[in-house]
Amino acid sequence: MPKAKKPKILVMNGPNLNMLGTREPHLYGSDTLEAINSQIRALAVELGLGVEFFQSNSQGALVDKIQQAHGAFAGIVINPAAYTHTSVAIRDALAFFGGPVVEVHLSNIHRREDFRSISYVSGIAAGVVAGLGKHGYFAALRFLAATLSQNKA
Ligand code: CA2
Repeated sequence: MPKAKKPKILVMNGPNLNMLGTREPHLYGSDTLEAINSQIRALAVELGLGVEFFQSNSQGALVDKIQQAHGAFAGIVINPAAYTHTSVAIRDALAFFGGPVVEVHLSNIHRREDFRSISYVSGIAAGVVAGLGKHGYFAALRFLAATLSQNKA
């Protein structure tokens, strides 16, 4: 029997998250983005998922990548960082994607400044994880693995 193709997940991170591990560990933890991504990659292998990573400080580059994800990825995990609170463009691109989207925040955006409680992305997301640090990405991946395998049956 031919091997079933692994569902591919796109893990996206927005502006300044390339700086993880260098400052503000009390908010965002002390792991670098590379270290978190390699833990996500190991979990993806365990869950039978393919995974690709994309980080950009530019809104346009994030929108371009989301557009390209249509039909190429089964699901998206995204920490839009500061664009969470400002970007209709990222929300619209994610809505067009069509597959399940999980919004992740390292910090609990609801116990910080008021403006961080507003998310333009949450309204089109299957779910939102905030405040669990890097474990939020792992939870999002586990959720997508469960959801996508259910849809296949
Ligand atoms: O908690 C999160 O994951 C955020 O998405 C992080 C964003 C923030 O604007 C959101 O409100 C919540 C900021 C990411 C900044 O990352 C840095 C990492 C290291 C050093 C400086 C910034």
